[in-house]
Amino acid sequence: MLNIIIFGPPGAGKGTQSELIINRYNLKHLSTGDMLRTAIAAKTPVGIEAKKRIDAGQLVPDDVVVAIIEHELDQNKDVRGFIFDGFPRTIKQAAKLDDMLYKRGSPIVLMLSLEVPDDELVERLLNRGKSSNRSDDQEESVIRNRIEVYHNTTQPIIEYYREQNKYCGIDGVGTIDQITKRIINAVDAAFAR
Ligand code: B4P
Repeated sequence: MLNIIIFGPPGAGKGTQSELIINRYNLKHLSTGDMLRTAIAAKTPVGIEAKKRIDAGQLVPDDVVVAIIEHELDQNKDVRGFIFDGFPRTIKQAAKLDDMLYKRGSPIVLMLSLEVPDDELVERLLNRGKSSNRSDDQEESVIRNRIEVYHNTTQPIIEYYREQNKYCGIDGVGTIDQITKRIINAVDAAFAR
């Protein structure tokens, strides 16, 4: 299986780029952010709990997102591979993902990390907030909090995958098309090894 993580701070372009590469590699896109927003819209117990955290720019508890991902792995046994978008976001989630994938005999092959300076992230998310109704993109203080959570809690995952020789940094600044090309080059090079 071709299991890839697309990683990066809020607004780095994880969702944007995932949508552009899933068809090329025939992968199933799993975005925990999208799944949580679906749960919020449906007002499920998970959604009601997640909304409070997301609105404050905080992470949703590990057990909640791990359960969502495990369910998706079980529901999609015949796919060629997954692109994990926005998951894992903590070391605990990364270790859980490794456990779940090793049990299924299909570990992560590559972790693509989109790298974008903080000020550009703030600008992109405030822009998205004007056209989308995403509650977490409306206020600069909430956006800055999400970026701080990323630096403190999520960024250390880079070392976790670097130690496994799976980390691949991608310059996330440029046009969407330029960044897609960088990603395709990295994925093709990894699969040619
Ligand atoms: P996510 O849905 O993952 O959202 P994100 O980090 O804001 O977005 P992403 O990087 O995908 O940005 P996008 O491509 O859209 O998470 C939302 C929240 O859910 C989290 O804060 C957290 O609370 C919770 N959550 C999700 N997963 C979790 C987990 N595993 N554990 C705990 N909590 C979890 O791009 C952003 C904007 O930039 C768009 O408007 C786009 O058009 C623009 N853009 C993209 N590429 C560009 C480029 N090259 N140049 C200019 N603009 C660009």
